[in-house]
Amino acid sequence: TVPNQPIECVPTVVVEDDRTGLSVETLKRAFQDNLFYIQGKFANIATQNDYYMALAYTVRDRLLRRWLTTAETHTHQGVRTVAYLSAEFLMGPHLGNNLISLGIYDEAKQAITELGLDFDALLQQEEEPGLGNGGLGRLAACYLDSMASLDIPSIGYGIRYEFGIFDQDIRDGWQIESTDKWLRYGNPWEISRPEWAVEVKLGGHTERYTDENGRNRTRWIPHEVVMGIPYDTPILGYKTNTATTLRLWSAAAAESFDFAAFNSGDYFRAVQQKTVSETLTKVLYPNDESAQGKKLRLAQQIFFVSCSLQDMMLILIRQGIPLEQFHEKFAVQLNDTHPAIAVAELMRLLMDEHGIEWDTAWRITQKTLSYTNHTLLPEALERWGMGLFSTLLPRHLEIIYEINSQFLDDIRRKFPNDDARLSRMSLIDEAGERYVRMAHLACVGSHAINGVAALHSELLKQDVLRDFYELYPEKFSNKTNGVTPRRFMVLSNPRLTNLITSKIGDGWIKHLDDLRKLEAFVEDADFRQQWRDIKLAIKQDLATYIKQVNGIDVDPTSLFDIQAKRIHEYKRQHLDVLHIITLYNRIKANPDVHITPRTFIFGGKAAPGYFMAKLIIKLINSVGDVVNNDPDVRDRLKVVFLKDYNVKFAQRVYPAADLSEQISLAGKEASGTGNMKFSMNGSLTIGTLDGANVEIRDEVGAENFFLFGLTTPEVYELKAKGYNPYHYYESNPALKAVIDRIASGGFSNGDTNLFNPLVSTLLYKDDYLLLADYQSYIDCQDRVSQTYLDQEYWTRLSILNSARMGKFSSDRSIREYCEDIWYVKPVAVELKEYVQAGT
Ligand code: H53
Repeated sequence: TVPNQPIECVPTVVVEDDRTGLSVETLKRAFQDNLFYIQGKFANIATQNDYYMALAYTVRDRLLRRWLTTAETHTHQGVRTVAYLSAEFLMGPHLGNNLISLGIYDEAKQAITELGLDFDALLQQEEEPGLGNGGLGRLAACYLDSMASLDIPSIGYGIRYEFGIFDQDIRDGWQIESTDKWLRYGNPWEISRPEWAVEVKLGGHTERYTDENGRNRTRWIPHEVVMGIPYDTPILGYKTNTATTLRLWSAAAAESFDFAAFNSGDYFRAVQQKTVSETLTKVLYPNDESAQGKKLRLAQQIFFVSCSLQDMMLILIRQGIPLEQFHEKFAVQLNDTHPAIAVAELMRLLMDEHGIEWDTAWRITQKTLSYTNHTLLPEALERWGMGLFSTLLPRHLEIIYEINSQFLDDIRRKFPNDDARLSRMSLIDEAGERYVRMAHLACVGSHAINGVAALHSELLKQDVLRDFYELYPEKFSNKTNGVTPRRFMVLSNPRLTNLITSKIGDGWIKHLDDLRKLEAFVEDADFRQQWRDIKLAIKQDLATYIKQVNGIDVDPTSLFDIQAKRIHEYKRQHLDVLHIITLYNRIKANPDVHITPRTFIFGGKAAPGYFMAKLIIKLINSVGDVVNNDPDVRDRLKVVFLKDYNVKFAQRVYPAADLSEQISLAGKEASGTGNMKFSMNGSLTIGTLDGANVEIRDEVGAENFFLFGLTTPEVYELKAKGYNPYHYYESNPALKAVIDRIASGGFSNGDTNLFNPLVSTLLYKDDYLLLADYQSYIDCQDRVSQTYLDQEYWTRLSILNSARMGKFSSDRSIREYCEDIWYVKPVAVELKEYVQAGT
């Protein structure tokens, strides 16, 4: 028999047993069984990780029937499936989420507690799969949760990086990176499927030949072939039987040994090829919002895209479905341009590997693919140098040239005599060194193009993709981002969840618009008191953590003002710092001045090669060192940088905020999703009219949102007329005093060089207009401080913020994608009845 051929055997007999039962007693037995038989330990030598693994396997067993039945149901019904292609999936820990989806969180907690173990410690033990940088990867994870919860046939395809986003430590105020060894102690959630491995070609050259039917065809003779091994993780929907799949590809050598080298005695060289192949999926590139043009990165992209498209084809072929129906069976979403090579790869597979003619292949490709743009930042738009591209992907380049030639003909017909337009829109950037423009490729090869917030989608049409909008207006739409309330409310904020549910039932968890029912309780003083008590208790927990990790005492009744996200100049963490120093200056000028006590909390990683971002981290810590220890401050201000901000930690941070900082320069943040997570958990927002802030403010009401700063048109106008930051510095004494304190070494023991790169960038360049927005920000922060003094009023605003966040559930986003772009409908999964043993 062939090892990868399925063999039909006797029908499965299923019993309600220690692998399926959901009662506390059964969970306990299963846990002990797994500790012994899977971890191979007696309790007296078991580690915390052994206990975590035993519990994880206990939970995984309970997912498997749903998982396999879902796959079987979708296959039998022959439904259209969403394939979400993303180079990043920032899933966060699986254990707690799966317990919630299964509806056995409390039972599991009781079982573990009765066995004398610390349940929360076991949850904390899970090493999260940090297979993403920030918003883009986390959005993909929220979308998988919503697709499963809404019973949408779907699969996430990505890369199984051996090392995910680096771990961040802070030493002497600086960020220090170390490798994230997330697989070190094993990953109980994945199942490898080596029998479904596929091969990916790289490099080499192409040849023409005539096939047996006399047709001219192209053959690609690669320089190298790499194997892609799929690893599958179940994604269980919330309280439904649907469990979809996250399929991540790991690279391996096509041949474990180079036998020629082996036979000639060069054992080392024989094994070398294996190492080279495996480097392909070794590590995640740690840049958010910047493209570097590195060969390995392009190799990662073609690798996972080719594996995924081949996998979809094999799924059809196994069922005897002709590939001409590919687009009827799969809707493939490109999460940014990272998977945009799919346009050329799908064409290549259909034509070169499966003999389909160009026109048919092109129709299939366009009907299959759709593209989400996530950024307006020029440095994040991917382009690949021609040298690199032609060396690695010679066949794809030929296909792209042909697509481009037909595309440019099309433009010539529609816009005659417009050469400037042709060169702007070409898939190849010909100004100077030649590049392949991935966003253009994605636009041409897709039937739908969307932005991720209303403002962002408008700006795409007016600016970055304007020519494409003029050519294909019908392709464009907006799909405002959303986040899953299962992870970011139910799991991360059980206290608030219980309070909400006690008032309005638990329907809101699947229908987030139901949170509106909370508005009825805004005038209920008891309810407000409970709401406040919960927030205080959560802040107390975070204060304890801060004391343990940072050694800083913070007052849980002070205003918790939090900015947690990747560190980037456009996000303007340093504007927040300018505010802190402004308050500090007021205290230094008059120690008795009235100040609303605040704890400023920051979290986030900087790309390791991004010097300015790393200097901002150093500045935050340096300001903290001074402010936290100055007796004049009398503990009214505290500044804390929380190291190693990741999903697990974010879940603790969102619920603890009073104020969420969403202060990017207008027109720069495509959407933001942290803004939504904070607000759902009852924090108020101080923000600019950027990204989804605009819509959040529309939903919660202008009177419940602290707005400041220039609008996008004002930003354009100011830049057009010539922006001079120095003018703001000179003419605003408070601002001048802040900058001078940094420049004169006030936070660097008198060293005037340390922060000079930051100071001079602000004074003479200031691309992100911090100085222009400074006064508006400070005035707004003063209103925040004033408002916080009236706790009853603040609590009303806090409740209204949560109550009006229904729109920002990722369930709403996914419904819109399904209706407007994917044309995919929910499919109910019925679990087969259990058959008792022996019947
Ligand atoms: O994607 C988020 C947005 C956010 C945007 C982010 C993003 C990345 O994390 C990485 C690359 C990129 O082009 C965009 O910055 O505004 O909320 C999800 O759409």
